[in-house]
Amino acid sequence: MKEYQSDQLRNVALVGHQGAGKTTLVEALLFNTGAINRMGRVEEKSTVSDWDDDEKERNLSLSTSLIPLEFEGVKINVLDTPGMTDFQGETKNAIRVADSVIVVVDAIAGVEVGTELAWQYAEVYQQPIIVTINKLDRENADFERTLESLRASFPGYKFIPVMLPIGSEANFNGVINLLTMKAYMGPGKDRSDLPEELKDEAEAARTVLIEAAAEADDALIEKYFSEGTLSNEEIRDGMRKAARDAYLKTVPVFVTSGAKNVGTIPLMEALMVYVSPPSQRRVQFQKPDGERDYLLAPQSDEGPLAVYVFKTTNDRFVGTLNYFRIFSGSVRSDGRYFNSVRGVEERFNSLLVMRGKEQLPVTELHAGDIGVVAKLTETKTGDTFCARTSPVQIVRPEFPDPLYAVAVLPKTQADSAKMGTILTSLSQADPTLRWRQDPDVKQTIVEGMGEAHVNLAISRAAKLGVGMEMVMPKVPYKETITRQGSDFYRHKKQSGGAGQFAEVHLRLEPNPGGGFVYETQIVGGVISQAFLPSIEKGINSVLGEGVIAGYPIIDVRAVAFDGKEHPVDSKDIAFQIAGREAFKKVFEESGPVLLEPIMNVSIVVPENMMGDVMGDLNTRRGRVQGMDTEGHRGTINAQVPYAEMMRYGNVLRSITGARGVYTMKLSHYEQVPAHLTQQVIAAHKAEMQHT
Ligand SMILES: Nc1nc2c(ncn2[C@@H]2O[C@H](COP(=O)(O)OP(=O)(O)O)[C@@H](O)[C@H]2O)c(=O)[nH]1
Ligand SMILES: [Mg+2]
Repeated sequence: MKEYQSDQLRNVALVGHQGAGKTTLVEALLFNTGAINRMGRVEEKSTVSDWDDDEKERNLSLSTSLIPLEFEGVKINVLDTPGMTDFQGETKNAIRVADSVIVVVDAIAGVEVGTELAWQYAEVYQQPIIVTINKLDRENADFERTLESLRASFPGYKFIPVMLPIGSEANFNGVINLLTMKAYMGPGKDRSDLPEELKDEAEAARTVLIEAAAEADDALIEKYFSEGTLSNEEIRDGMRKAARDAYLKTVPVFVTSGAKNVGTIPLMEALMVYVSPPSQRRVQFQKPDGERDYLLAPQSDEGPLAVYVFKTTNDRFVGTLNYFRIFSGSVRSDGRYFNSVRGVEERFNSLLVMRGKEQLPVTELHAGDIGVVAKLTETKTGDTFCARTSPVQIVRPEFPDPLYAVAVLPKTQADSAKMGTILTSLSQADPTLRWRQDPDVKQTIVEGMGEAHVNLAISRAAKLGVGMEMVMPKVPYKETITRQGSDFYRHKKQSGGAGQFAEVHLRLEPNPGGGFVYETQIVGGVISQAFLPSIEKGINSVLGEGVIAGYPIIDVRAVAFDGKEHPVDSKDIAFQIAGREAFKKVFEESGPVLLEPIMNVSIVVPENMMGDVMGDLNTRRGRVQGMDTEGHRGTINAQVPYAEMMRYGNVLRSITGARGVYTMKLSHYEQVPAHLTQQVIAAHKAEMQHT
């Protein structure tokens, strides 16, 4: 691939709800730029962007693909992102490294949850936004209605059509460029005069465009007021300014059909105008002391090296590929670069540009460019390369807490030896995927943003040679007591051989929020000092195991206040046993209960579905804390037991037709209702009988 200097680069993230047509649009753009001579189709598993077998299997993008387009001397790095909210980590990372965001909106469905989530992320990074209303060739596709749904969903923005559709549904076969007032019919580059019947509509839309361009610049607004119009050049400059400045909230709107390849060439021509070259963007970084600062524009080859790794893939054959964006400086193949997060230097043996899965070797990449390096050993997603002498770290995105968890079991002995390593490498590559050994529920937990996300990780692990079975994770209950109790336990084993004797009197008291506390109030030395820690040791051995249902015990004060010992048979182990058994006995008599995690849940759905969602929350022991509406969307904040939220994603999808999203965070622990506690205890007993 040709070498491109910083000002010959553009970086755009293609985002939007799954199925809006992003991958198909990329196919059309690749075809238009001659990178492919035939457009593939998602259904035929023949697109450049959905190259991964898992994507082909599901006819769905599951991860971000890098697609460089070479057009009129410029390289446009398109990041084709997955639209499914399960894979929002990929989308957020792509938006992090782009310089503009193109939001693809389905002309039938309008704004959907994937659209809104991507929009939020674009706002987080103050990314200028461009919209294309796509799939206009489909039956029931409607340009005006979709524009309305955009205005209703994002009230703070000005949506300015820069193109108008010619024809609709099956007859959608061209677009009007409101700047040149020329028509682009079909997939070609040819321009023709406007169809007579559309001239008035085009003139009216052009006036709106001129006003938006004028409002972006004081000199232009003055000219506009004094002369009542602007030249094409001035309109272009005004719109360029408006589109490149996220604060102006002016969104140029395009019209396309990726499948019919209509409207795609005007879109690409416009990218050159509306998307800033990377040298005009700035990015936040932090110094080793944690102080945050901005890399002042322009980013150039001469600037201090700052390279951010936003994606990592592990493939059995290709090995590790780290995708990176150069925010400042340049990189060369065979160069050695300092990873400021890992504190190590790595050699960039093979420097690449990827087009889907195709690897295109390059010798140098300049400031602003996006590239890939193969076979690094230490580097992970989120890392930064910089000069050792001026260490910086590009600030990583924050990702939402996981929403879906499974417990995994190794399929074979060999798998159990490799499970930890593979889960670590998968979660280091994907910041929204987590795993841990959970000592409380004694399970290996894998968590992600949804069922599809976690299932994909497990199927990828299998492809990398580690088989795992998925089971329902346990709810991480806790055990505690509700009232004071006291009793004693005598441990006596004096039948032949070394005898054992110990008697412990224990009082247990609830200790809300205070954790476990052990105290002794022995009078008269009835138990020697030496054995007091033995009692505690015995009690500690129960704390992790639980008494009533096998869950960790919290918030209990245990007071050893009396006891008996035998001059010969009393020993450490005897008092351990007596301590343990006394604790279990008194625990059972002190109103033992289970505590369950309660989550703060925030659910965003179309306003007209709030009733259904709240109705369902009532069946989940949910307590609504508050509601809010903005535009057509409503937010419900509620507290819901974790046990009721473990498979909520699918429920919300079916209630709202995949038009709802939610987040959840642990709030606190609360007592489990008695009838449910009995069920958990019974399940534990049944499990004990089988082990
Ligand atoms: N009629 C029509 N179908 C399209 C268009 N773009 C995509 N599709 C179809 O819509 C589905 C989803 O497309 P895809 O490109 O995977 O969407 P993505 O999830 O946003 O990447 C596929 O079945 C495509 O064939 C379009 O412009 N017109
Ligand atoms: Mg896709």
